[in-house]
Amino acid sequence: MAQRVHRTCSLCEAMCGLTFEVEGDRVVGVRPDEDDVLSHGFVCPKGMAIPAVQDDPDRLRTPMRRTAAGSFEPISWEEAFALAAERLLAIRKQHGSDALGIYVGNPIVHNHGALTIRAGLMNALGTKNAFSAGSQDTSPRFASSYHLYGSSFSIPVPDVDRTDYFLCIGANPYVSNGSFLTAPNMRARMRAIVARGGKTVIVDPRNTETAKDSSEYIAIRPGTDAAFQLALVQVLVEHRRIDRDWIARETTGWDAIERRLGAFTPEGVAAHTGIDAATTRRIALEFADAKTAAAYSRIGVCNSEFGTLATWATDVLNVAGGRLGAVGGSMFPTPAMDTAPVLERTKADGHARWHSRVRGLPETLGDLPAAVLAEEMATQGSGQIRGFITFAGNPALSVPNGRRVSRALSNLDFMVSIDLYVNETTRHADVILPPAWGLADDHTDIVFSNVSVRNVARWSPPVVPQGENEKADWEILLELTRRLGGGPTGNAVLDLGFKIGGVFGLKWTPELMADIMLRSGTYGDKFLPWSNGLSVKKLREHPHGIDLGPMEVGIQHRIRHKDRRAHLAPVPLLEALDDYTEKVRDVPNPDELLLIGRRELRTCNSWMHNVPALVAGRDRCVLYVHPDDAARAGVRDGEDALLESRVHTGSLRVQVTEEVRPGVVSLPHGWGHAAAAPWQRVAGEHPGVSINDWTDDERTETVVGQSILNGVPVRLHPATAHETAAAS
Ligand SMILES: Nc1nc2c(c(=O)[nH]1)N[C@H]1C(S)=C(S)[C@@H](COP(=O)(O)OP(=O)(O)OC[C@H]3O[C@@H](n4cnc5c(=O)[nH]c(N)nc54)[C@H](O)[C@@H]3O)O[C@H]1N2
Ligand SMILES: Nc1nc2c(c(=O)[nH]1)N[C@H]1C(S)=C(S)[C@@H](COP(=O)(O)OP(=O)(O)OC[C@H]3O[C@@H](n4cnc5c(=O)[nH]c(N)nc54)[C@H](O)[C@@H]3O)O[C@H]1N2
Ligand code: SF4
Ligand SMILES: [Mo]
Repeated sequence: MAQRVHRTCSLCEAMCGLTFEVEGDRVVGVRPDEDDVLSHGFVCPKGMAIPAVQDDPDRLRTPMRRTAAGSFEPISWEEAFALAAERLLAIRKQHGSDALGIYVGNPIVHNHGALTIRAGLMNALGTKNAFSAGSQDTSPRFASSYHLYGSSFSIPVPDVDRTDYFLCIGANPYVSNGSFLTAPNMRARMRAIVARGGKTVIVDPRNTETAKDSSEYIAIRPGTDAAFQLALVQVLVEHRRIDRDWIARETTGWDAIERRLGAFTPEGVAAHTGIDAATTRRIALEFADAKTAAAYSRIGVCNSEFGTLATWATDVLNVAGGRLGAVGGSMFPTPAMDTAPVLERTKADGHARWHSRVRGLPETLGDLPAAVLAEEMATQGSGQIRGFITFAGNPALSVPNGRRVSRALSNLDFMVSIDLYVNETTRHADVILPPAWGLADDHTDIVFSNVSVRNVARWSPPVVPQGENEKADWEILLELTRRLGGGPTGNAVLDLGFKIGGVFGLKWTPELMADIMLRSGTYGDKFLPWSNGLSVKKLREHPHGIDLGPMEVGIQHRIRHKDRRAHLAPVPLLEALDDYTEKVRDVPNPDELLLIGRRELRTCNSWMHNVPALVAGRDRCVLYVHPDDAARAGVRDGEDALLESRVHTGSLRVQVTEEVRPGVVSLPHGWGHAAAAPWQRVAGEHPGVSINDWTDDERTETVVGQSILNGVPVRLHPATAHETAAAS
């Protein structure tokens, strides 16, 4: 008889509830959990593919050591830990702490075990050379929030379930299932806005799946979202639609912004944004007139040339329109496990407290921009990275100029990877430590309850038992931390407490840490035995989760500045704004071609392509080209062409389509698996090419050093040009 286990999916931010059917230690089925308090039976193809990853014969089950011939051989956990610790410690002893580096990838934000031990590991490493997916993803959002509200985790979320006007900029939630917007089934939620008489507006250089199903689509020129949004604000000022009382009461710095808006008239920025002034004016007034309205921007905006400025501008627009903290506007959740105070206590939060050695780019939330990763490995001198840890990440595919990253990784003195697979990155590792993957462990989502449209709390039990030779990610990190001389919390007193407590059976576990966060939080039982508040024990009794209601009105519950106000005009953003004021006047080159990214339903960044069901069918790693640009370049639908950027020239398959605006080409990220083919057989048969072979690590956004992954200048040639060039 199969047993049923209810569990939150940890693959993306939607946090859907799944029901697994298990026989013994095998998953025999999975389906949507109709009773889940947040997703109510919604699920996507990736969630359904979890059993295939669990059973994937190519997934690593035992530690591996790279051989002289470049292949891998199995070794024991003890040998693997001993080797990793010995080599990392030797590098540190000889070259100092900064000679060690670490890159932490996306899956870890869904992994409470790894998140709770992160402070301990970082303390044990003691390096400033920490990197993550953040600089290809959320750093502009973090830094904006840090400056505006006093915490990187004070993130406004569009109240899509109650709004009448949803202005969605640079996001494709039908496909991505939402980002910093945990709201499973965005299709249903957005259709409901229209059904109740409201409007959905998508601003994107590509007429996306979301755009095609929305009330209005606006085709913006890549990288110009700051100008578009500031022009909307300018129109609100011009029409006296600003709620000045609220602004005076809740914020500081408005005047500094208003003074600078003159450069951002709809007419003045029209050539830059590619959006005619009448449209900009109309959208601004619709936004102001709607009963409720929310502006939201995401990765298309973050990963562009002025990404932080544009992300900040979204919040300024919400403030200007009286929509921040208002029902149906852009609101702040009240999470059951609040990350903001933890980040404060562990001093993890901040921006620009230190800078990268070679190029001087700033850290954000403790991480340096990954655009400097390769140069920090390749540039000689004190502080050069020589020993490296990758943890659930694939920078060879996910970071700009991936080929350069790959070369730098191959030249390290020592590299250890904690990963499920040998892939384009981990193939360079000397040792790979594979975790038991999540299904063998408890799960709770610490990060994404901070950005959920409804406040919810859930705790999921393991689906399968952990095998004898298996270790969870956090167990691997705990052991590595210990061997590097550190303790689990990174705080000397607390670590000593756990050491002494260990004698009496008190053990540091992620569950204990999560329980403390939960019980001391807003809805917690405050450790009072008679309280009805939340604890892990209580959540275990509610396998479909507990709904804690909609987002709370106002902003005070999320402001962490001492003066309890939103600081609208932080210095780094005003400086960026002043620089930008010059650039919005530039007239774009009519022949320009700008490369942007794309996500598709059956992709999960750079992994899960080893699941046959997710790669079946037509080749999806194709370059979308507008018919006018195809004609101009002399390339044809279905044929190969040559794409050229500053850092790379390579061939790829073209699909001619009016879905992209003229002057824009689009390629999905996360492909380019040829190098991993020996170890991932399915992915190797559907390799595609990596967009980040073409993206440029030397050009970064100015406030946080974000990678510019959208709006990369490229040129397109017929494939024959390559052959001609090769022959000459
Ligand atoms: N051009 C371009 N580049 C982009 C983006 C883009 O839009 N355009 N998007 C960026 C974004 S938003 C992100 S988040 C990054 C993602 O990029 P990364 O964070 O670098 O990596 P992923 O592609 O998510 O790969 C995750 C890795 O973790 C492994 N893994 C999966 N689950 C687990 C686990 O539970 N434990 C361990 N130890 N390992 C696991 C997988 O095998 C895989 O190797 O890509 C970024 N790169
Ligand atoms: N199926 C699937 N779902 C995913 C992922 C995945 O790989 N596959 N990855 C997950 C991750 S890690 C993340 S961070 C989220 C991201 O979630 P989203 O932010 O929704 O990401 P995308 O789907 O890439 O949508 C970004 C949109 O921005 C557009 N764009 C590009 N440049 C610009 C620009 O300059 N201005 C504007 N206005 N738009 C622009 C692109 O055309 C694209 O439609 O998705 C998550 N969900
Ligand atoms: S939408 Fe995201 S959370 Fe939901 S099933 Fe798919 S991958 Fe999992
Ligand atoms: Mo991401």
